[in-house]
Amino acid sequence: EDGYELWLRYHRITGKALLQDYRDAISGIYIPVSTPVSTAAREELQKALPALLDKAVPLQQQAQAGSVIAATPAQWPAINSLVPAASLQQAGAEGFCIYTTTGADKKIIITGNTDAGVLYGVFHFLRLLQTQQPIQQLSIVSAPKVRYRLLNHWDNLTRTVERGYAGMSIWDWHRLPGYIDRRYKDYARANASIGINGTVLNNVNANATILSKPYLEKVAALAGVFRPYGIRVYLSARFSAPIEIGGLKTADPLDPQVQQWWKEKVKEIYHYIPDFGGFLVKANSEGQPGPQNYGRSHADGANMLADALAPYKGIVMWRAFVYDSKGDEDRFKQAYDEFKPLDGRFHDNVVVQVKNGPIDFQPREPFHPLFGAMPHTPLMLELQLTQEYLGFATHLVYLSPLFKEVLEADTHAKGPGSTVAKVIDGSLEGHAISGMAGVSNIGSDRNWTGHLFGQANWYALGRLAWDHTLTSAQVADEWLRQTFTNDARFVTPVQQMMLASRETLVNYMTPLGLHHIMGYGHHYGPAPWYDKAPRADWNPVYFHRADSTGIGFDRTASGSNALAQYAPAVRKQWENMRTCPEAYLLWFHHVPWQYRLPSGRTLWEELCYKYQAGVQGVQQMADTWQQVSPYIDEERAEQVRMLLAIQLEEAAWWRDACLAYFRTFAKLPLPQGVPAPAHTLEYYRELRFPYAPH
Ligand code: BDP
Repeated sequence: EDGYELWLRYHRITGKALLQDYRDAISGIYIPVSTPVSTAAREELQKALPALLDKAVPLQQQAQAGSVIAATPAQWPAINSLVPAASLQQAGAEGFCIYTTTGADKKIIITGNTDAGVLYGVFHFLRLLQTQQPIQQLSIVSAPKVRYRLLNHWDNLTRTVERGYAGMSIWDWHRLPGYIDRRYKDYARANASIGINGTVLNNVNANATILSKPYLEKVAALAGVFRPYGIRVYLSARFSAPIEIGGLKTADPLDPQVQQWWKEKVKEIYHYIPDFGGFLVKANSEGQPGPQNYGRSHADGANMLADALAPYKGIVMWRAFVYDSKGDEDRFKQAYDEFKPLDGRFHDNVVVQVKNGPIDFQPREPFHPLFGAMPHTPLMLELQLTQEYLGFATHLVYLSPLFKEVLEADTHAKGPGSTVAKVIDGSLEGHAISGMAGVSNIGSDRNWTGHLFGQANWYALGRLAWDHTLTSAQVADEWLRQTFTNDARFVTPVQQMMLASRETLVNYMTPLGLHHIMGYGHHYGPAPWYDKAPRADWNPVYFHRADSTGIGFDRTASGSNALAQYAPAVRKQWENMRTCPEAYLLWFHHVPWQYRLPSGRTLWEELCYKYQAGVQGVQQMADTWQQVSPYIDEERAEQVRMLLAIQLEEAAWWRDACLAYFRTFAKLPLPQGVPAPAHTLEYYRELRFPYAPH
């Protein structure tokens, strides 16, 4: 039990009655064809069912009572009379239907319009068994709400992973294409089981070498492993590749030679990978090359690549995470300022990929103002699974509540109810392209994600991309049952613990709307005092602006006026200190230390209490874990216990360092119940972490 199996643990069903029910209901597996994808489905059923039921579950030559049938209607036409046509229609291209037939020779039918749909149905069916759901009268129809459900790996060709905390990259570039690590297939299984249908293999800070012939052969080998699992491969493209590997003098997107180079490159890619998905591009941001180097716009750059990909139905995911050009402007505003004017100028196969918030994957951000502001352009949501700003792979933090907070945020773009979810699933403006991506937290660690609970964030990304209406509680419940046990004595308290964990982390790191106050460069630990970075907006002091009068970034009309980028209804609520949600207060306001909050406490007191509540929250997590540990295996219990102990120390470090520092401005005493920092401010300031992973 080292976590390698992820949530695909197929252990004997506990509970005699239920096991008997399942055994009675399932006699064998019937899969009428053998396509690559249906073979993957068959293999999964053959692996899972005998293990879950602890009995032989043979492959059958024809359907009979108790068969689990996995096929499209075209592959087994009897489905047409057993599953309503309307359900199949609803399932669309990737969805599935799971039906139990009635009558004496009951069968379980898992179907969809495509092999991929059937495969997703198979995984869903197994999930039902793993989570001990009744299967007597199944009538399930499910279709994904967004079309591109991706992981973005920030993996380098050297196998280091940018902001990766779970070991080296799982892509063993050196030994590819000849050596196919077993992990690739297990990775594909895990992704398919949660509906992820694409993976960007390399870092957005891209190396052009990935586009060279030897690497394309390696990429093709991976694509070959992933294809039977409905997963397409994408690559991060370096904008200056025509210069670096093409020998051209320029990468100007309007230069015909450059355009031709990309056309030929794309043709070559499709020669190796006929179902290649497309490019992800970080351009003109943090030193990356881009069209602006040649006086061209993001649209010019994206469209040039899009035109090269269009004949093959590939897409360009052009990132809106940009903050290069105007160094003195509030960084919050730059993406909007650069992209909003380009709305409507992108070609049909371009989607702009927008981070959840305007700065950078902080523990809490208001939703990005571009959501709802570019009605003529499909926007996809980029979330970060790897915990760059959330305690690396050391802290237990379940991110579904963060994801849901963004998805449910109301942009008011077309009146109330214009949620970010509706923007990114395409329904608000009727876009054909829709997507959600998570920056991967996967590495070569035995348990994939470094922290066992990091697996839950990978899981949540997939499940929410499939269906953003699922609740965080549902997703946690499913994941816990599959990953650990169905024992309610474990599941209930741990689910509560997971649901509270994100707010706990916000409390001990960046309460009340503080943001970007972590260590410079590596981003490890607190450093609100840091002011030596070469760019103003890489410094924590730029973001919290603490002084003798108060703390927070005034982004109202009297400050940077970033709030003007939101729809009037949002702006109105947030520009007023009284109506601005406490969670975003210091994002938008410079608030006096003695300002009284609805709780009756002053801002200073509340800040102190929040930090303290954060530390107490971690203590509670550790206590809960102690109590529930007897219900699971020792190996994983111990791993998590040790990490929670580190998390507790680090939470106290965040509290103490931040309060010791902010106290120098507030000049107020710590309220009752908040302990004095363990060390002097100097002590915290002098801590150095030369080898912190980044
Ligand atoms: C920031 C990371 C940096 C990434 C960048 C990005 O610190 O390593 O390259 O985002 O998303 O969060 O491009």
